[in-house]
Parts: sequence; structure tokens; C-alpha cells
Amino acid sequence: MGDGGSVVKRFLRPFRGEALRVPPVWLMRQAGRYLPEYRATRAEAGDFLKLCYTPRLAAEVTLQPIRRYGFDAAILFSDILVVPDALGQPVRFADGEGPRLDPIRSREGLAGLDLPGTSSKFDIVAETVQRLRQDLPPETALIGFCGAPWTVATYMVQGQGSPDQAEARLWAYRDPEGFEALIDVLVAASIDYLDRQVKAGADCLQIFDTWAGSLPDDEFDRWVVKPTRTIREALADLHPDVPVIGFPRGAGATAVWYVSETGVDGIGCDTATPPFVMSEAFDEEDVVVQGNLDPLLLVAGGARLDERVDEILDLMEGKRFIFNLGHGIVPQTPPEHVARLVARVRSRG
Ligand code: 1CP
Repeated sequence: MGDGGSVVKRFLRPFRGEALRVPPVWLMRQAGRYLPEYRATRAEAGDFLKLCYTPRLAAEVTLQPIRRYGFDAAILFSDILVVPDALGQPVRFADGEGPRLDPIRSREGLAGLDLPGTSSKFDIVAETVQRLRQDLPPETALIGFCGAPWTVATYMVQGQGSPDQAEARLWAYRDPEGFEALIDVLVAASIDYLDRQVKAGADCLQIFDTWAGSLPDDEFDRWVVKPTRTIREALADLHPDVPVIGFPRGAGATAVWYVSETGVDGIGCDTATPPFVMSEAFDEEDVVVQGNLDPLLLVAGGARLDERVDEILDLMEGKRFIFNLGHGIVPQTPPEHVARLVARVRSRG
């Protein structure tokens, strides 16, 4: 999206080369079960995917944390598993449980996936983005997103969340060409999905690679870096001004390689990323650093929360930086601790 001569949103300024004294702030999973108003809208929707596929309600829950806290960016309310669901591998969210899918464990299983068929569900999500573009305060940026092909594949192959992503890793070892065919479908679907989100009004995109850290280096290169680079390059051709943030959770020191090889404009650092990596390791890269407060410290609150927020801000002073958590907000987070965090970040001004 062009700036049209208007003032660049604060959130986007680090991507234009500015290090702000008060960095932009947003939090992963800022819309979610820790907010009573989210729980009410979720109850109205009935099930979780219905919430994602009802633009009026999905836009409402996206706006809830913006009304409360005035974050610099809103993130589209949806889920990374909308992509397999749209591809024809139905996703179910049973109450109190994680997602469930009928697993695909071989090349033959790919025959049921329908890439052109994603259109109708992606259109619904684009409608949510259009609504948000109208309803968001003009100064608030809108982040669109998808799951990275590797992370989405781990759910499609396992059929649910897992501690070790074993089924996807085993398929990738036993039949790399077959597994690559799955990744290729996800790359194509992700490009289309993100393109539609930008056309509908997203200002920035984030690619969530929650399980990037479960792969050794050669596998990381093939299943994390290469697909992400393909997506990043396609988006650069379509929308050269829209920044893309990568979040290769658990990548450790390999995150520097990830940045230089994928060409992402922002790097989301997880909770375990050491201070010197945050503040120095990316100096040679043209990249905005984002992160990395521990979501559990946001649950604990108190003076330790204030101290840690200050430590991160001191560490990143003078850098192109966006304040965030190192992973998503957890449901037991007291909403007033989030207000305290935002106030603390902004008190630097
Ligand atoms: O009951 C509920 O209301 C469901 C909880 C929930 C929420 C609030 C799920 C189910 N998804 C979401 C929204 C969501 N998910 C957003 C948009 C909201 C925001 O950020 O404010 C985003 C960006 C995601 C992304 C997502 N979904 C990721 C990547 C980020 C991460 O947290 O690591 C992953 C891995 C998922 C899958 C998923 N969706 C939901 C759950 C419980 C899970 C994890 C499943 C598991 O591994 O066990």
C-alpha cells in the first residue's frame, strides 16, 4: 500500500529505516482467551473456526485489544490452520483441546487437496481484512499472516499439535520428494493467501514458523529457509512496499542465516534469544528486530515485569526495533498486566 502522501504509521517506521525512542508495540495472540470480551464473542460464534470465518466477529475480536490498549498494530484474527482447512483437509477444534485433522502421511494423501478450492475461504478472510481497514483507527497498522509451510505441514501430517513434530520429520526423511510436494502446495496457497490479505488492506505480513526449531541444519534449510524465501520473493514482486516479518521460533543462532537467506524485513525473536543476538547478531542484515519478553513474565507481572521491559528497551535503544513477546500471550494473563507493559514501553517518551 502506498503512503498516499500521508504520515507513515508508527508501526511501519522501523521498516523505513527509523530507530524510534519509543518502539512500536504489539503482542502475539493479543486477541484471545485472556480477554473477557473475546470469550463473549467466541461464545457467540460457537466454535473457533466459525469465529475465523465470520468477518463481523473476526473483525470485532481483532479490534478488542486495540480498543483496550491502543497497540501500534492489529493482527488479523484468523488461524494458521485455515490454510489446510481451505485446502480440503477439515480442521476441528474440540472445546478445551487443540486442533484435530485427519492426518496426511503419504504422497497419495495429497491427491485430496484442492488448491483452487481455497478461494472461497480465503475470500471470507479477505472480507475481514476489508472491514478492519475501515474500522481501525487510521494510525493503527494491520498485520496479515500465515503459518510457514513447515509449521502448517507438521499439523497436517501429525493430525494435531505434538511436542516433537515426529510424523512430519519422519516423512521428510523417508520420502523427501513426496514431502516436498506437500510443502509446494503450501507455498502456493500461502502466497495466494497473503496476496489477498494485502490487496484487502494489510500493511505488513508475518510468517509464523512455530516449529522451525525442531529441524537440524540441513533440514532447516530445505523445509524452513527455502519455502520462506520463495514466499518472500513472490510477495516482493507483488507488493514491494509491504514488509514481511519471519518468526522462526527456536531457530537460535541460525536465525541470522534465516534472515540473510530468506530476505525477510523483520525477524521475530523468541523468548530464548540471548540479548547479544537481539542487539548485535543482526547488525549486518537489513532487518528490523522484534521481541522477546517471556509471556509468563507477563502473567507474573510486578516489578520484575517492569525491570525486564526496561532491560529490553535499553538493549535495543538506537536499533530498528518492535516490542513484542517471544511467543503468544497465554490465557491466564491478567489483562491489567498488558496495560502495565504498554504503559511502561510508552513511558520512554
Ligand atoms: O479456544 C480458542 O479461542 C482458541 C485459541 C486460539 C486463538 C486465540 C487458536 C487455536 N488460534 C487463535 C488465534 C490465532 N492463532 C492468531 C490470531 C490472534 C492474535 O495473534 O491475536 C494467530 C496469529 C494464530 C497463529 C497460530 N495458530 C500459531 C502460530 C503462533 C504460535 O502461537 O505459535 C499456531 C501454532 C496455531 C495453531 C493453533 N491454533 C489454536 C491453537 C490452540 C493452536 C496450537 C495447537 C497446538 O500446537 O497444540
